[in-house]
Amino acid sequence: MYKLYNVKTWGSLAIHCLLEELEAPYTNIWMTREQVREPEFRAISPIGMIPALGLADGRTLYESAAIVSFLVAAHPDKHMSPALGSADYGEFMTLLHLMSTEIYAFGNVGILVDEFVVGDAERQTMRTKISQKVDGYWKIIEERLAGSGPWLMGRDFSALDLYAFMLSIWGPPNEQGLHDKYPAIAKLAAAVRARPKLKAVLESHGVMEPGGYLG
Ligand SMILES: N[C@@H](CCC(=O)N[C@@H](CS)C(=O)NCC(=O)O)C(=O)O
Repeated sequence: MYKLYNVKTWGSLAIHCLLEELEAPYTNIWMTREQVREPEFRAISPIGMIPALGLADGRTLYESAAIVSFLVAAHPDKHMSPALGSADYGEFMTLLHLMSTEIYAFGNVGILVDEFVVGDAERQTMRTKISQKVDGYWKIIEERLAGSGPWLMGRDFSALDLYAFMLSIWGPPNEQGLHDKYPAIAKLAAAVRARPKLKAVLESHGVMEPGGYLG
């Protein structure tokens, strides 16, 4: 039985959806942002971040891409990734890491901008430059979906689509703005929302409609 440390609309949304698609047994632990920031949570996730996934033997995994990689490999019969070691799997991992190390990480710098800059002018410049950088990565996702969708792995739905959906609800500039600019991403988000297995989870995060991100 897994334990999911979960905050509504945060990165744990992707793992929450993936656990449902995998039909894996898990206990869901809703947390507030304040609880995540308590020193006690560092005993669970040393980086003090969501998502974290407790394993049956008491260990805890953190880093969203690592959790996705672990879960798809631990439940290969559910086909939420291409076969491990295949060229398709290499492409799957490339896109997963593009999203986690570039889109997610730069997005975080945008949110925590005051840790990196001093003053309004620097803040504004940093925000603009990060938006431009992240937009360039979303363009890669958009072009892939438009050229060989409907899913990121073509005709095969996979954990990548859940990960992209999770990131897309944050924007930039926000979910609707991203959809207006990138129609294939908007279509992906609608297709994820239409999956029957995800209805309860998406409702529990309040993201059945665009605009549900709580910040
Ligand atoms: N590299 C980490 C980033 C995770 C992350 O940034 N999580 C955010 C929420 S989406 C968080 O927990 N932030 C802590 C805070 O705001 O106190 C991963 O991919 O899991």
